[in-house]
Amino acid sequence: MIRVDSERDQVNVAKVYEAGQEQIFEYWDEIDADERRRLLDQIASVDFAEFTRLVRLHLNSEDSGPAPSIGLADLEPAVAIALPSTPADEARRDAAIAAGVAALENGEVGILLVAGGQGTRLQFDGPKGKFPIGPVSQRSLFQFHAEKTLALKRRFKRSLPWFIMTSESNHEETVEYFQEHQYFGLSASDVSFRRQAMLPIVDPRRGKILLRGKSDIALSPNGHGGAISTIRSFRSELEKRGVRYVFTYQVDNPLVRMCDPAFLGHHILGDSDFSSKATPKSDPDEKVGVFCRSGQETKVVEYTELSEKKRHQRDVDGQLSFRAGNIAIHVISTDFLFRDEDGSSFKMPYHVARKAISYMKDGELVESDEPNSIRFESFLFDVLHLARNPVIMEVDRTREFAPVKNLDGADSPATARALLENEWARWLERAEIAVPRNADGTVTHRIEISPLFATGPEECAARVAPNTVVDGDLLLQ
Ligand code: UD2
Repeated sequence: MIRVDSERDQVNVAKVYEAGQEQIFEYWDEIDADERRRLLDQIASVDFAEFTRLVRLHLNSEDSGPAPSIGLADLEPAVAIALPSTPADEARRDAAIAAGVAALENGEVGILLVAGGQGTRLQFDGPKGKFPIGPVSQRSLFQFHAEKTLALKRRFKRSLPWFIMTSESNHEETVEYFQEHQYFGLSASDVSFRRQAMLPIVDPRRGKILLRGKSDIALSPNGHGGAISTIRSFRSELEKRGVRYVFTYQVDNPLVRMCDPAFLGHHILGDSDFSSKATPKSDPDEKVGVFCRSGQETKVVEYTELSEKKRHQRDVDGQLSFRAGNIAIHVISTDFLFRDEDGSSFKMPYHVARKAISYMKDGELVESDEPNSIRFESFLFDVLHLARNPVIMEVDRTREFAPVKNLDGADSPATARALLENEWARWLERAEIAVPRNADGTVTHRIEISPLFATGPEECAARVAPNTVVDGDLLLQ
């Protein structure tokens, strides 16, 4: 066993040997004191008991899918609140909006931004939230989110606590970015950052932890399911502020309707623990998880897990039966989050992801384009089956979901900007401002509306000058 001085380090090193992971000390004799310290600190951050359990559970299985508890045989489509189409629907929606507005006015709402992921597919160096997405101003994703939060604060005259889940790899840069920009006008005391937990990345054959460098364990964030323990860790602040509902969303969706009162209201009036927005899948093979029911439980079933027959099954009106696609926008009740003291009921299942990484072998960094490692990730929606009365609310995908996932092609900055511009163009058109469009419906000129100018068509109509002419780039802020 390698020799270390402090008792704390000795205990941690012993855990590494106990877990059969002593290969991480392969270069111990070659690294200097600082590098040793770094390695020991990384080791201290790993929950080896949990990690060893995961390796044992998953390693000999090709299954990268659902938690063992999920039965797929008796699946039915989950029932979602449809987009309003009758006066009764409209009345229900108005009641929901009133309940949501009341919760915002009473300061009962907090916001959790899930921003711990690594954004590898976008090939962007740095926290994904810094990605410039504004079509005219190059505003970042973070700035859009911050300005939406500030707009809500101004509208409801309540401070709105904003919790940002980061991870080890992007925490410092994220915090610095907000500091440099004076929190985009928010009070620093309303914005809190917390790192999610990390887990080691292992080789798929032997389950041994890989090294990215001689003193650097390959670690990855433990999935967006880490959001549950992250938000639980803010318990005293949530209680102090009287927050009862946490609106949760992902960093890569600039079209999110922050704290949408209708959604909050449906959650509240439905006496729900955990609610979700869903967009109807139009294509059976769209790669998105779908809300389903199995017995009394609601769950998200990944597209890879849904049978061919169920993916193509249609209702009498021709719509896909299993269509409620998950866009990762939720409201979670704090009563649900804290229903047990130690959070033991939220022990989340882990899923296995296979990815390509560069790792140390025989003193050299080995590169690979093929998946050569496995990592463990928990998913936020895996708590859904524990929730009472989960509400699922259908929304128009083109108006609320513009994911920035890939560098180009589908779900890229280009598609997200087109969706944003289309939404802003609708607002302007509602205010009777002509917006020139191309034959395919896209706008001819770049358009951008800051959330501080307007967060919806009514605010836009109230503020935009009636003689506005869109004959070049338009930035309203
Ligand atoms: C997820 C959902 C998908 C759909 C989509 C919406 C899964 C398996 N799929 O797809 O059904 O809802 O999102 O955008 O969840 N993140 C963390 N920590 C982590 C991992 C991710 O904070 O350890 C964040 C990440 O910063 C991003 C979000 O979670 O904001 C989504 O991560 P992703 O892009 O890896 O999710 P994706 O596209 O697989």
